[in-house]
Amino acid sequence: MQHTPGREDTSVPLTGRIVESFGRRVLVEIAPEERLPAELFGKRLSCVCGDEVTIRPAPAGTADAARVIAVAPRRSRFARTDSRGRTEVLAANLSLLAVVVAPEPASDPYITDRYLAGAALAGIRSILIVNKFDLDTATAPAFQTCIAEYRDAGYPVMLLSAARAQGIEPLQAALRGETAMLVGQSGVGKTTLTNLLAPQSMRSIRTLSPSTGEGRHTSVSTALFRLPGGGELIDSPGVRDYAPPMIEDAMVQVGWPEFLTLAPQCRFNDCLHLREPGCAVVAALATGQLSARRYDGYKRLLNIMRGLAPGYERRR
Ligand SMILES: Nc1nc2c(ncn2[C@@H]2O[C@H](COP(=O)(O)OP(=O)(O)OP(=O)(O)O)[C@@H](O)[C@H]2O)c(=O)[nH]1
Ligand SMILES: [Mg+2]
Ligand SMILES: [Zn+2]
Repeated sequence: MQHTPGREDTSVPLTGRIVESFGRRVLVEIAPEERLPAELFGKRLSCVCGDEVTIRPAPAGTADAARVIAVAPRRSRFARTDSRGRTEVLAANLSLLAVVVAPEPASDPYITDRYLAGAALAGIRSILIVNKFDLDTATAPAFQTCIAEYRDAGYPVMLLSAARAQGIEPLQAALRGETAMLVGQSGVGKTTLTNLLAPQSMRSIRTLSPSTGEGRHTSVSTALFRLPGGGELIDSPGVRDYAPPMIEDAMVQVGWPEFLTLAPQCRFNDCLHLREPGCAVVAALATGQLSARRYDGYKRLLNIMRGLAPGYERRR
């Protein structure tokens, strides 16, 4: 490995980018192709994939890891609410969230709704990737209807097959120059897609163990890879559920662009589109202009945010 002059002088801090994080242990890219393991210094410091950090290298000749000593201000912060209602940051400095769904394993559209809402609330654009289009089940009417609802709501939807490398070009174009993270349920093909788009990643993909039927090689870390066309792609572990950080009721609709378009026509400007008279959203539901399923997703997130849904993350 080539060393930059002065690298042995451990009093000189270096700057880098977190490219992989496993709790308090991280991998920091300090130069192209040069990645150093590091640990967070101090209990109050926290950093995640995508963070720009300052590290102090380990003293030469020791087995110690380098230490992250400072984290630069974040341009964006994508986070979740955990089962105890605390906020956990999942990635920093994202410009795009790519929610991945597939006909198999069956996707839960309510999780997709909340991912899209979480991105919007964090000021991050989002797209929906529908993977495994090669499967027969991809043409099932219920699945197709569900996908169409996102397109109608205004989200860019990309249909592709990562395994067959089909339909990839529009996604490559959408990722150019972005820092994008792939999120979604386990087994939808996030890592397969990462390996296809960022060939140097070579991550293990999930396979079903014949003995137990349980998934193996499920991704356990969040990791960033550079795309050959410019841009960065972050692969993340599959989830069972997702909810954005706690917000006020009035903010929930930020995740429903199709409601925001109609909201100025509601009688009350603080309308939550529930039982208020003169609600344009409820009127559009009655005519079928809006999806009842998406509306149900909106009410569910409102309930989670109001703490009325203790079943969040324990539904299964
Ligand atoms: N038929 C088909 N199978 C696919 C496609 N993409 C991925 N798969 C398969 O789906 C399974 C899961 O793929 P992964 O890429 O590991 O899924 P993941 O989303 O990273 O899963 P987690 O890491 O557990 O979150 C593997 O067996 C892949 O071969 C596709 O386009 N078509
Ligand atoms: Mg994976
Ligand atoms: Zn309304």
